[in-house]
Amino acid sequence: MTDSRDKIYATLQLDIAGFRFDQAVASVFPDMIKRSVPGYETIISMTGTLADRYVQANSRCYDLGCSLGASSIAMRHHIQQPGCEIISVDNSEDMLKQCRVILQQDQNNSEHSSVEPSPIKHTPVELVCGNIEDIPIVNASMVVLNFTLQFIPLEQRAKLLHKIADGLLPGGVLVLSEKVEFIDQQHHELMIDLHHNFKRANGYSDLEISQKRSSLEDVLIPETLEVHRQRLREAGFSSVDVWFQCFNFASLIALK
Ligand code: GEK
Repeated sequence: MTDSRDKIYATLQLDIAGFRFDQAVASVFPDMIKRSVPGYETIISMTGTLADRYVQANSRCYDLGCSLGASSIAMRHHIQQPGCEIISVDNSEDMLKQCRVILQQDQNNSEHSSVEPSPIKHTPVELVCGNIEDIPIVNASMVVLNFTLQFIPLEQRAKLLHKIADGLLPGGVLVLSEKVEFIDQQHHELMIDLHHNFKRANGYSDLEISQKRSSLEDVLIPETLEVHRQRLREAGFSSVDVWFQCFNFASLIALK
């Protein structure tokens, strides 16, 4: 079911509702995000590499806005330390329903596999249905915000990042991936154009691209990389910079 092709905006909709992470989106989400976000698969796979490097023994890892659990699974496959726990949070019950099934399949596969990349096979994953603004962050060595902060109201973002910085152990890492915008208008428009070319090359029609864009208006609010860097520093991170970027999609590493 989760291998289904995204056709949500393929037919003309006279009244385009604001984008919601409902059952229709959950059932096509892997296809939607792969065909819409340049570099998504690279970012997920590098999240595993970063878990390998930064996750500390007896600590927690958080996947905030986990959707179907791709980042949680990447961390689980690569954690090298004992006594860890992954807390995966999303406020869409439709997403979590499918996430639960996918995590169970992953657990079953790893129990029967002899080629697991990590010797720690059973880092438990706790799924939490809730608003990431209300979830306490405690004893964390890794926090992932993979394309989620962009959906949080602008005025709440600094508070959330402060909470994450406070909950991270010394040496802990935040991986923050976002759609971004640019101050230079010409560059901004070029990046949007190249992103739309990417979507067209992945089989989305102009109608799908434009209807999805309208539905995300006022729901997904991008900011510049300068704003992200500055706010992360103010939140208490000592080292902050971009490690991946393709067009208007970027991922930052922020170290406590
Ligand atoms: C991935 N990280 O595959 N509290 C909890 N969850 C939220 C909130 C909130 N306030 N706002 C949005 N979400 C994933 C992809 S998708 C990104 C993340 C995208 C959830 C929302 O329900 C959705 O599942 C996720 O954040 C954003 O690596 O679709 O562009």
